[in-house]
Amino acid sequence: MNALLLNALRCKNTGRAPVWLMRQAGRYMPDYRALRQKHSFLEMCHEPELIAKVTLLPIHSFGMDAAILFSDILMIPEALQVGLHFEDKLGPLIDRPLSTVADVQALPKIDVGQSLKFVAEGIKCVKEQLTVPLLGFCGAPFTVASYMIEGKSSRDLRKTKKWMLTDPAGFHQLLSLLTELSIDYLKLQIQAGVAAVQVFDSWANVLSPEQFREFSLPYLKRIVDAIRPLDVPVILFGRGFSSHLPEVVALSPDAISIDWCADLKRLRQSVPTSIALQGNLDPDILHAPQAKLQSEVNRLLDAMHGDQGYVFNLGHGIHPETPFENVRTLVETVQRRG
Ligand code: 1CP
Repeated sequence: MNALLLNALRCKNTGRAPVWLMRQAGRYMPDYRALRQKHSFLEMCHEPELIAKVTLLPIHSFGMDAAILFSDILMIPEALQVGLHFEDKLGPLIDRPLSTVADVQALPKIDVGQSLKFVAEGIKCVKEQLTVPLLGFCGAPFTVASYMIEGKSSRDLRKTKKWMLTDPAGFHQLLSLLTELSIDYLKLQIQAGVAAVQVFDSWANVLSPEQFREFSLPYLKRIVDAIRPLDVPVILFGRGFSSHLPEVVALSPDAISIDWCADLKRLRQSVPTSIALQGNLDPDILHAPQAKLQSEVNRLLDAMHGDQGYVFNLGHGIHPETPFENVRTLVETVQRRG
């Protein structure tokens, strides 16, 4: 078993930096697009054998040092029966978005172990075929809540913020519910065999520092505290986390994953060496000519050289239009370093 990722997450990696990429299994891969001709995205998320197959695609093509479970942060809203579906150009759509606390109270009471059993089966299926660690994940309560309220992708999350500002107590009820379900969901994944988990707060960047402290941080804390006794590393990813760094550090996650807008080396000075750092190449650099891509990857590796708690990754997910071969160049450039 490749131990680089787990060593780095424990801040005890004396070898080269491990590399995996957010959205490493996705539409930039011809094999993924071929499977999508035959199956809808949700079918692929529901069928354990397809979960395993898609999770393995990037590992077989590029040999990253970790696999991430093929699934979506919106599996919890789907289990809550809000009418989730995906449209090719539009992304996730929700037929019955939430707009009041009464909508929150009317959600069905679900047992995650039953509703999301197919995820555990997918994990067991892929684990048998892996020689690198498998990462599980969930969305952060704030980010998941935002999709349930907006009903579709949104850049400004205006409806979400309006609700947050006009009925904070109702909004907290939704966040609390999503937190409990997320903890159960991560526990289910851990029981099925994932080696580490990542929590995606992809939309934390729309929150002011005060709003982040009120509407995201306490729920991230509940998740980190609930998983800590299980001794499985927790990575917290958030766009905008560099603005909230002292607060995120105070949660003592095993690792913090940073978007591409921060200088990772400089930021390391504010993160104790007992917490690993992950990131943070701009995903657009995968569109650069190969020589530029290699020099940018090497620049980041040089900056983080000797850091025993460093995991190479992008600052956000791979775009669907990314040239396939450039992902190979990226992974090879990291792995060629001694
Ligand atoms: O085939 C398709 O059309 C579906 C595209 C797709 C894929 C490949 C979606 C829809 N989700 C995924 C997989 C996915 N999503 C993974 C799998 C593992 C991997 O990384 O390889 C993971 C970890 C996610 C997590 C996810 N889903 C996040 C957090 C990370 C991030 O990108 O910020 C978010 C916000 C989602 C919601 C979602 N699901 C799908 C899309 C296109 C989106 C984003 C929509 C938006 O931009 O608002």
